[in-house]
Amino acid sequence: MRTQVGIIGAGPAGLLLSHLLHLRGIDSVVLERRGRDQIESTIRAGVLEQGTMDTLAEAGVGERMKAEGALHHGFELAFEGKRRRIDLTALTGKSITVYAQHEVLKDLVAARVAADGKLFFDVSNTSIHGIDTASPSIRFEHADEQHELHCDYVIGCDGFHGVSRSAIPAALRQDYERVFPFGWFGILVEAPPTSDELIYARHERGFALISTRSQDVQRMYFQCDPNDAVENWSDDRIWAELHARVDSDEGHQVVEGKIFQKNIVPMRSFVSTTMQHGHLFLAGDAAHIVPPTGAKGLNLAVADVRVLTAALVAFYKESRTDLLDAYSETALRRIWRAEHFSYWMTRMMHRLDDASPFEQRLQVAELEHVTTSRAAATAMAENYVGVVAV
Ligand code: RFL
Ligand code: PHB
Repeated sequence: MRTQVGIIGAGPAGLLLSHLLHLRGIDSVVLERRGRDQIESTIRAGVLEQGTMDTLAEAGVGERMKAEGALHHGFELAFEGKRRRIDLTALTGKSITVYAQHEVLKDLVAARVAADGKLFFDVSNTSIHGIDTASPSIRFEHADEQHELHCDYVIGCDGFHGVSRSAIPAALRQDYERVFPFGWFGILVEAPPTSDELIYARHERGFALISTRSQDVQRMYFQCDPNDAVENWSDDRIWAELHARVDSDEGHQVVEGKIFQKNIVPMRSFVSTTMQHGHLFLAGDAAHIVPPTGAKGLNLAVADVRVLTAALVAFYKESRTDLLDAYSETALRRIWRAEHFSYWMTRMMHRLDDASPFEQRLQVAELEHVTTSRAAATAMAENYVGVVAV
């Protein structure tokens, strides 16, 4: 088998890259470890930055996102029993869309299938060969047969637990990591929205987030022990915790409903540099992870793919390699900005067990600042909707 660009992983990064390349007349094959049903039903991100919305729309996969996603012009910060709004649109001129990641994936898979794209699900034993040469390859198993895919470039879009990152020699790689001693307990609930906008809450008992999926389904999270088990959390205990952390002195209350899914997500910050070696390039979670507090992970994956698409187009259409050579450096500017923002949001909003009472008051002082100073609110809003200049 031969193609121009061999892509490992059918997450948002891999599928979008394949589709954008197709639109520019460049051939690719996507290899995915899981089944189509599985990737189309795994619950993950929800917030799309303006730049992500624009990229999906330009790629021709924005119809359902526009029709079914909810456009949000701000969000609320809850702390000290009160709620304060960050008006994203007034501060930045931009907005965000709440539209579930697995819906984005359904749209991308449908677009690839409609374009006769080569997409293999349920592959196993993926391995990468010859990235120091001009014709690397990917070996994999599919339907009990061994295959080798020869290509010009291998793109690792296989997420944090994928195989691609370790194909870059360890001596050339530097990993930066911070694992947080807490996780998020996530629930899906059949209920009407608690609020028109997302609520990020800081409370002595820990962080909580009220998000949404539709008029009938809500997504909520609260900070928990990452090693806790969902079985330890009865519905009653979950609601008691959410009320304690999110309800305001002004009378706002979390709206309860039927909980139909529970999961626990660990939290880490991670960056692996370099993101390229020879004919191998990494994009998305394969190279970096942010804690979800800033809602940046999916958006960063899309931003990497934008940079990489431009670089591959320059190579195939103009025989230029300068953009490919600069890929890692270009992508890392936005990545480090998002890492800082996500880390800052996480530290400001979560209960930190090593924090002294003094440091806890600093968290509140910072929240007072971002909700009363227009300059501080603008800095937060710019990062949340996605910084353009990096
Ligand atoms: P993915 O989505 O992990 O996709 C990688 C794919 O590669 C496959 N794979 C392999 N395939 C073949 N061979 C192998 N050896 C393979 N190894 C792995 C996997 O099966 C998988 O299908 O990475 P990608 O494309 O880089 O996308 C990244 C995003 O998924 C991720 O950053 C976001 O979900 C993070 N995130 C959020 N991001 C946002 O921008 N906004 C949010 O609101 C937001 N909320 C979240 C989140 C992540 C969360 N979790 C579950 C960590 C909320 C949560 C709870
Ligand atoms: C979500 O809706 O899943 C979501 C929203 C905002 C975040 C993280 C996750 O910061």
